Amino acid sequence: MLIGWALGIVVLGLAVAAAAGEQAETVRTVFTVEGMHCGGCSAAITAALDKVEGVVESSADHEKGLATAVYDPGKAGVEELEAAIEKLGYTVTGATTEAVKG
Ligand SMILES: [Cu+2]
Repeated sequence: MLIGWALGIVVLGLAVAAAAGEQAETVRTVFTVEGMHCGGCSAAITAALDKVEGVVESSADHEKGLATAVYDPGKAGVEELEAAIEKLGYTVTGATTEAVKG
């Protein structure tokens, strides 16, 4: 009984450590996108980014010509996200990636 309880604590500790590790690995990429004209364009881009596995958050600003994705780099990559945007007919002219601090 006591051993089971102690094991439970260890398992819980590992789960917390794993969750913290995942959080530290999240990155944010900001894409410069040509061809966005209105809110419909930015909505289409965020919808496409959200469909990519590993993406946890996305946003787009058609006035600034920027699209942002926050994702797990172990599941998604810049090229994949860029392809999702270009598939819609827009042109990605740049991408800057930085780590997201949990
Ligand atoms: Cu539009």
